[in-house]
Amino acid sequence: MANAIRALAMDAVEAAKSGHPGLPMGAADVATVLFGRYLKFDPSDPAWPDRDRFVLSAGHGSMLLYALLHFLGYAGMTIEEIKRFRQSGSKTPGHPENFHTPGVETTTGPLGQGLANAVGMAIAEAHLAAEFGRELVDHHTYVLASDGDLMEGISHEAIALAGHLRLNKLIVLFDDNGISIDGPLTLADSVDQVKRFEAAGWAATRIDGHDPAAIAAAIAHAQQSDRPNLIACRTTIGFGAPTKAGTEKVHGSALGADEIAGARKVLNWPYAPFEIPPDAQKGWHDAGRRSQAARAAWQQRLAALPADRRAEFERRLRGDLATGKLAEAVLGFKQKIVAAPKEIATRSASEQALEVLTQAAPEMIGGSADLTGSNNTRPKGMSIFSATNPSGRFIHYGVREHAMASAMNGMALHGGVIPYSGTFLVFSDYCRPAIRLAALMHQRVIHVMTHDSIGLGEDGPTHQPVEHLAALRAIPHLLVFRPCDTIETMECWELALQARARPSVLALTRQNLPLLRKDAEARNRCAAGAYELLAADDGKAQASLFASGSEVAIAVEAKRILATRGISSRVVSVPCVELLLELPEKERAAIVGTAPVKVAIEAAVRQGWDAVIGSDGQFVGMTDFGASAPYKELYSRFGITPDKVAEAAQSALAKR
Ligand SMILES: Cc1ncc(C[n+]2csc(CCOP(=O)(O)OP(=O)(O)O)c2C)c(N)n1
Repeated sequence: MANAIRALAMDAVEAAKSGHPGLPMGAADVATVLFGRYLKFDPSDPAWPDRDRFVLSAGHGSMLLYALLHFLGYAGMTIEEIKRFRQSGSKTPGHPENFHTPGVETTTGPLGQGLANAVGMAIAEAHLAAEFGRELVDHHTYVLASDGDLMEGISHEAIALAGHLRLNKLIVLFDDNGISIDGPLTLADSVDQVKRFEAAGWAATRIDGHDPAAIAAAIAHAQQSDRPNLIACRTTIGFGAPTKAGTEKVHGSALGADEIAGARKVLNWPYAPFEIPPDAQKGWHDAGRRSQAARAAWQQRLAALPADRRAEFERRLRGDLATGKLAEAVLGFKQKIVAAPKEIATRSASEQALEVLTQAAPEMIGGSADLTGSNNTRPKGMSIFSATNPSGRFIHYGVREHAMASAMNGMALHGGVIPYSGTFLVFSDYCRPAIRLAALMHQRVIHVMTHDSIGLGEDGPTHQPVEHLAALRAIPHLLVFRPCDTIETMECWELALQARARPSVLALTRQNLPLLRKDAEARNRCAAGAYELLAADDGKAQASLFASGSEVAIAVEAKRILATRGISSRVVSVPCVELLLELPEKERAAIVGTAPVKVAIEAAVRQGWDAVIGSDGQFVGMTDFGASAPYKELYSRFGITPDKVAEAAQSALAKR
């Protein structure tokens, strides 16, 4: 059965003339024992909620996964798809894509991400088990990780978090082959991974990764552990390749006809390319049916639940919001805010919004990367998720932004929870690789990112985001919200929760802002991405002032100044540029308007705003890094003031 994986991997890579045969050939024994004897899954229902999760963190070894899915009988993973490895439209892309190929749990390729995703999956499992009981939620998360996965910095954050949280149903199989692309690992690394994992609170062991009995014993032992487990499996990369095995030559290119012929001899595999002998087929076929009884028993347990309990479990796993409850909560909140207007920071507004949202949506799991008091992401009374309290809904991720964002992806992929978390906007850079993957994978993860501009003041330019809004807006599918007051903050939260298949960032202020929205209606005005907050007094605006977040109040004041000078203007709040640009052309044009002068105001770089104001539009914002000073002084020093906005509009009008 293991040789069937090896043969299929080398033949598929050969046919594609590209790909990575080394990992599948080396890890074939480990995968065969895991899938053949331990993994709980049913190919006829790839989304069965209580299946074990398998994450191929070393995504370059995709042919290992595709061979398994093919042998085990996943619908659609035919031999034709294997023959079309890496070709346009096939189910077998270069790296595994969960949104494209049934049976693939997460998208991997950027090393280290899969491992951190798996930590999130194990968190979600532990939490849901605490909520719904072990009769419904009781599965393991397995990871196959390579040297590259463990060299990446994110692995450090992820394993430290997993060890601390004692995620004992997480089992990492390390393909310990001592080879990476440049050559032997000794060129760049001398870490003792077993000791490293042990130091992080894991149980760790080292075995011969070509010895099925040793692999089986290690997995069986790990399943009983009270802590997460590392099994370092000593393997030979490209096992079976006569001259290239054990070298970097087999990592990432086709073996060539001679080497493949030699491997067929070494492996005693006399079959034609893509031909699998009946006994191997039978072994894999049986492995694919091994958990059918377990799934049937699980379905019976689900069916036996009280109707409301079952409905709640199924709702959460579908990812549906309790719509009525949520709408009611949002409207009630708006009415309360409008009845007693206050000047508060949008980070505080977000905390207030979370107080009601997390009640209406018990599937929300919050957190922060050690900035809880600054991000305001922990509503009162939300208990802490820990090894001893897995029903807690707030995660102290520690100073680990990257693993936090990646674990959130794993939580969302697992299903049943909606992860949100917090850090400073400037540290979105530390989360970016994971945010990008959330967007690629269409996952609903929500990042609260506070201290969103020079408005944070004295901490200075290291902490003041300048290019981050533009950089985040450049990520396809991602929604970047920058609300201007408490009402908009709630509306943006509502939109982020409703965006089932997109991640969101909420960029929020440290400094207080006035309440600009005085309406408390059910309609979500931020849904269009932008809307006219203040119309021109005479209906004939000479200037449109566009702004987001804290700069909307500046635009409002600029409008007043312009009016004293006889210039009519309107203010358009732009809480989400993406949603505005996604509107049908006519609707977008109606919001952008026809005023001859367009000014955008945002305490960040201009990049991206031309899509709204045109390349001839005026921009009032940042052109360089910020500085350390009280924030009001910074706004004056960098010229982001109502006067400067009025001046920009006025001089542009004069030039016409
Ligand atoms: C973040 C990231 N950096 C670089 C790469 C490119 N890359 C792919 S595999 C690999 C290392 C290969 O070594 P290893 O992880 O040991 O895999 P093996 O050679 O055993 O298949 C690298 C650098 C990547 N996929 N992701």
